[in-house]
Amino acid sequence: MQGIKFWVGLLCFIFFGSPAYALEITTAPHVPPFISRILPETVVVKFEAREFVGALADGKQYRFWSFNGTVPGPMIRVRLGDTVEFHLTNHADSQFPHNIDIHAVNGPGGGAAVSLVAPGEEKIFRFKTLHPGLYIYQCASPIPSIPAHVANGMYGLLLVEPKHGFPRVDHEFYVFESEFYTQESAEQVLSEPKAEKKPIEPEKMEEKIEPISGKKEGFLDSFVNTFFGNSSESPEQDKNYTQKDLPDTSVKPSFDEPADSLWADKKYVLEFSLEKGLKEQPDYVVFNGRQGALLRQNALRVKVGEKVRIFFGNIGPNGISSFHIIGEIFDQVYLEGAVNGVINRNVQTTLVPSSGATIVEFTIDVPGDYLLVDHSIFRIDKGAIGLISAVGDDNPEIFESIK
Ligand SMILES: [Cu+2]
Repeated sequence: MQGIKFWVGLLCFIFFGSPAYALEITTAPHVPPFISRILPETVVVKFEAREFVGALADGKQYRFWSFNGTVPGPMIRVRLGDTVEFHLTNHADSQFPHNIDIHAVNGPGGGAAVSLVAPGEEKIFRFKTLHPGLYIYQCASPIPSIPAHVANGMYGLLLVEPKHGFPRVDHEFYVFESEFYTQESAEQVLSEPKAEKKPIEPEKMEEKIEPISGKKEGFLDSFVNTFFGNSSESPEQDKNYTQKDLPDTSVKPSFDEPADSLWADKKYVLEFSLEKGLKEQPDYVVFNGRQGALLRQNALRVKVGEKVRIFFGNIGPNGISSFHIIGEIFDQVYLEGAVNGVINRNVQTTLVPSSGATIVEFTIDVPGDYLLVDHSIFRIDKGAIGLISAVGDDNPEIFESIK
């Protein structure tokens, strides 16, 4: 009997392939593990669209729309030839329908055409990966408008590894740049009693978007204090860390934010401003969903001499990123996130278009702090700055302060 089961199982594997299994996905700055299998498989990815209020900047809360409750959404890592069975549910408390356009998909709308899902429901579609590369995914729901869903936080990265996989490195990080166009909403902060949420009819959406001008607080002061200020505020660097030790720094729901939190004195939650989006005037340009997501205790940590790979996405929704690390030169750049395409070497700054991605690799030679920036430099004031902290022995042959 056991022998019959074995042969039936083997024949099923030969003719139908291996059974689908749930894929491990990660939250920024974490990256899913390398893929070691040599054959394509069918994998299952489950996303849930969630709308939530979370921190966008110090003292500022924003009404995000998200995949799986984080901004950016999870990172997905599959292999060329894999079939992905994609499940998209929409949380029952959502006000809007959502869908997903995955740029790695060959098919109508990148999946968006078949995945528009109402609150409390689920859509499932399947696609085969035909091109290796690093791809953006985003919501493309037309209600109230596609830009609103993109601007509110519904995006992330999907990596399709090539047939023979990626060369191993010591660290891989997931970094995502995005803009936020804000105005004060009518919604009170979480410390106040929350108004009851009711779904809004599509034809009433235009009424909800009211242009309000608002002045944001500068970020440079806090940046300077952080980076050049009192070093006692910096956490002890643990030389025995691993990538898994890194805090999950992406934006998350803050439903449990205590009433006496630092947000308590603020009156209104920020929401998307269509007027500012149309003018292409973002109030915030951030890495991994909020100001400071890669600063202070959230800095990326490596050791001198280790090989580092960053999977970097930029959604815009309007701006092109000039991705740069101050004090470091990229050894390799996979231009426009293409794999088995053009690899550029010895690059100082690389352009990443709106809804584009890149992969950069480098090794830090000298210990110290290195800033990740969008070198459209005024964007630092809006939050486009992060930190890589490298520990290790000094390397005076390469860099030395003389006087
Ligand atoms: Cu959406």
